[in-house]
Amino acid sequence: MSDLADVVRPYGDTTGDGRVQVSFTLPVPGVTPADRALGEGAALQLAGKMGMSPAMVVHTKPVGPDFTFFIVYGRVSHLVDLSLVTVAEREFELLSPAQVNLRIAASLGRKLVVVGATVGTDAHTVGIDAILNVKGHSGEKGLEYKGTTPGEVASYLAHALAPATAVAEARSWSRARPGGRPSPS
Ligand code: B12
Repeated sequence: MSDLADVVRPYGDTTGDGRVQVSFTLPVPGVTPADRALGEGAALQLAGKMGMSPAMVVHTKPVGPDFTFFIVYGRVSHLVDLSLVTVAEREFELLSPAQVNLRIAASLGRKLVVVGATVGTDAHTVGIDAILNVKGHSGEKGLEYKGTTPGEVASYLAHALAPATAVAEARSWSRARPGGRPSPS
């Protein structure tokens, strides 16, 4: 049984009033007054289905000719039970770059070559590049920062070709880069 102190609801203007603000874009035009009225009606319908009542559209902005961005403010009746919250714990130790380098040096005795690719019809290489490249993403440096030697990022790699291409790529990078010991071929 959860204690009453465990039950909270959002704070908007006054404690526990349940007020929240959400923003979203709908694929509806919002340039003319008629379009805008229809779009705001659609936004309120969505807010109602999300459990917001009463709700009001506080911001409407066309995004190009066919889309409209909305901010909706309103009250949700839902309660949050803190005793039922589950927190996902990291299942592995987060290593610093120095610790990663030590482990690589201890187990491999050379730099680790990491190659990345998207397979099949997937073209989303930016995420892979963010993992490999020193510049990283959102303030997190990529693997290159950790003393590894990332290879090229490829896209549209056929699934069957992926392992062979990865091995060939890793070998060529090992040879080309100082600190990367050539692998036996
Ligand atoms: C940029 C982008 C594109 C670019 C990709 C350019 C490129 N060279 O990468 C282009 C325009 C080509 C594109 C096309 C398409 N896209 Co797109 N795209 C995006 C977008 C806007 C950003 C992705 C991105 O680069 N983020 C920045 C990077 C740094 O973050 P990230 O990708 O999330 O990667 C991080 C993590 O996810 C993780 N990670 C990523 N990969 C891996 C792999 C491993 C092994 C690990 C451990 C971790 C990991 O680490 C990364 C670093 O932190 C997303 C929407 C979004 N906001 O996420 C849609 C999105 C991924 N695309 C989507 C879709 C549907 C498409 C298209 C099918 C659209 C269409 N109808 O044509 C096409 C498919 C093209 C194709 N053949 O693959 C959908 C995917 C929906 C889904 N879940 O299936 C998204 C989510 C947009 C959406 N909401 O609909 N897209």
